[in-house]
Parts: sequence; C-alpha cells; structure tokens
Amino acid sequence: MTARAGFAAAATPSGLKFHPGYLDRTRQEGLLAELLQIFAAAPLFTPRMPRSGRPFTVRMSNCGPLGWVSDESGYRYQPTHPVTGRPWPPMPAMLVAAWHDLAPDYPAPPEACLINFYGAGTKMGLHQDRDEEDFAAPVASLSLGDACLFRVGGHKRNDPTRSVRLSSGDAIVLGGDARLAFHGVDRIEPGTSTLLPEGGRINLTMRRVTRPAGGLLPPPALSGTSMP
Ligand SMILES: O=C(O)CCC(=O)C(=O)O
Repeated sequence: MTARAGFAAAATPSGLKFHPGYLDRTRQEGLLAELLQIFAAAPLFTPRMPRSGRPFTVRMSNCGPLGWVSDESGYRYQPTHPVTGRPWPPMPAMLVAAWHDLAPDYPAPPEACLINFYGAGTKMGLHQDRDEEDFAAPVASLSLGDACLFRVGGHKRNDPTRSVRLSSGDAIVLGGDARLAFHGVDRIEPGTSTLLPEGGRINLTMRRVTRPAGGLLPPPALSGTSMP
C-alpha cells in the first residue's frame, strides 16, 4: 500500500494489496496487444443478470481454461464462450507470471481471467466474487486505460466502504481477509489515459476457480451474494 492508495490505512483489511504503476507503459502496450488477439477469438459479449435477463453495462470476455459468464440461468464458470461456443483462448504467459508475482503464497496457477470492458458511463455495482470453490486463492486485478473510482468495503453489503482511483497499469489484490470484501466500480473517468485508442477501461481479474488437488486452506464460512 503506498501514498497514492487513497485508502485510510487503519480501515484497510490486511489482505487488500494495492500496487500503483505495477505495469509500466511498455508492458501495458504488450498486454493490450495480447488482449486484441483474445478479443478476435473470444469477442466481448454482454452478460445478463440472473432471472431478469437485464443486460450488464460492462462487456466481458475471458481467457484461460475457464471463463466467468452470467445469464438468466445464473452466474457460473464455463470452458466455452457463451456466444461462439468455442473454448476461451489461453491465458497469456505474462498474466500467469503476474498472478504468481502478485499472489506469491498461492501455489497453483489461475484458471480464469475475466476481462471487463468499461465504456464511458458504465459501472459495476458492489458485489463479492464468490463463484469460485477456492477462497484461499486471492483475486488479482490489473487495470488498463481510463482511470476509475474503485470502491471496497467489508464482508457485508452495508459495511463502510473506501475508495481508490485505479489508473492504467495499477494492480490490486483481494486476498486473505479481503478475499470476500464487497467491491465495485463507481465510475470511469473518460480521457484520463491514451492507452486505448477509442478510450474506455479494461480490467482483468485472474482467479483460481477449483481447489488444487491435495487442497489448501478451507474457505471461510461467510454468507453473501455474488455480482449484483
Ligand atoms: O473493474 C474492476 O476494477 C473490478 C472488477 C470486478 O469487480 C470483477 O470483475 O469482479
């Protein structure tokens, strides 16, 4: 956690790690080039809310053996794209390396990288990431493009929250006592980055979905909901 974090240190769960400027511009451009290939194979799709079918404002894709999807049937991970039916593209080596760097205590590789694209005016409501079997694994997140206001709270939806501005190249890790923290994106700040030619923000979250063979720590017993 550094001075640019913008979190009140005393109120910040120890498992929440902020790494401003984690990727320099050259690495951001390299990652963007990989993402453009991923989008060619696995185009951005519009997820829908369970039951109501209301569309998300954020568009998504995935890479890795599993991908997170949402539609009238619910939230889930699956090995194929919901529109094309094809397997997700492999996760680029630089993302796997970033996972091991950002989550050095977790021994197994990530199985899914959810890629969110936020255009101007889009946001993501407060939610927990709890569709994974293994809460011992952190969720590691990378931001590219326009800055956003990221909000994080506690294990209950109405716990107090704090906010941080995430800029292109920043990384944030939700692990330990912060693994099931409610979090979301309040707004995007258009025109704050030149990385994406058309503007907007891309967020990548690397996740472990299944428990590695042999098992690690048991998941904490908490109740809550997933993405609203
Ligand atoms: O875009 C972000 O920074 C957060 C993304 C997120 O919360 C998620 O994908 O679950």
